[in-house]
Amino acid sequence: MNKVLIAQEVADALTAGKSVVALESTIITHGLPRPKNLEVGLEIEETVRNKGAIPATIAMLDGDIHVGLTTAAFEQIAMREDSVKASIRDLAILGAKHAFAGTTVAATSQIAAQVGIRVFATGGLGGVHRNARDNWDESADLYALAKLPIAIVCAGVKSILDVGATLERLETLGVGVVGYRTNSFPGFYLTDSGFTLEHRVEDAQEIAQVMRAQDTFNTAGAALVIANPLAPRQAMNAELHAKLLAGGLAAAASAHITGKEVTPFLLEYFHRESNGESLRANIEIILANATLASEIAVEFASGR
Ligand code: PSU
Ligand code: MN
Repeated sequence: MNKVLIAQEVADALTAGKSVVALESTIITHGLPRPKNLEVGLEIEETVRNKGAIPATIAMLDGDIHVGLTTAAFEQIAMREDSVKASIRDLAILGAKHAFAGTTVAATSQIAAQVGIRVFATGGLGGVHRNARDNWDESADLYALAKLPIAIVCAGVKSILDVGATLERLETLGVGVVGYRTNSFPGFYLTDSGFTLEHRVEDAQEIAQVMRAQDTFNTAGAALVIANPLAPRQAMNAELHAKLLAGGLAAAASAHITGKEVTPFLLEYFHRESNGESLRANIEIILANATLASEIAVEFASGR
């Protein structure tokens, strides 16, 4: 029998109504290179703890879903060559195969919602791919966010995507989007994607208030996206970014990369070709998002 195993400290925090922050693990298995991934994964958890919340990294080990990982479990998921990428549809199939897997934003949101975790920190959401008109490549993250009560902090959507189309889909799907201290939708590695947001929020307290209003108005059937941009001095150089993007998309096309391999391929291309510049930005993004998510979780828990 497959299980969903909740770490004791996470279970205790949930029972006591304390703040918990869900964290995804595809960024560890497929977003960051080994062994940096392990170091960063543990640093993300420490960031959450330092802000007074309990981290719950979610992953699959030997077919069981773990909500909150021991250091040994973290090491396995980060270092095993056979760790796969699991979206929602993969969970049961991989469970039956006793697989080891990192969970995407979609799969992590699904599990977090199931166990009662409301706040989630990630790097960048999946969304509509640039050539989606031809290949229909649209991340399952969008559909998950359309039906799950999750407040997710991100630096926008990955800059490899069609940002405008993704924002349109989020609107259609009823997913709220707010900019954290900005009206410019962030561009993941870039501070500004060039797309404007209608709504901005100023602090964690205001975001917690939005979440409570979602509950009151019964609109928390869909997620709330909190877009938290990198500070301009932390962002990637825009010209370098444009060059890598063009090169990465061309490389993916000529290597016939499709489906769930597209995102890991492009992220890896960026990290390699930028000599670690995109990796640095990626790490700063996730740590900043973990910090803000923790502040939100603490505010939300305090007001109940
Ligand atoms: N953002 C990152 N690194 C990642 C991802 C997002 O900075 O590794 C992962 C997330 O887990 C996201 C997934 O859910 O990529 C989307 O994959 P796809 O485009 O195949 O749906
Ligand atoms: Mn896809």
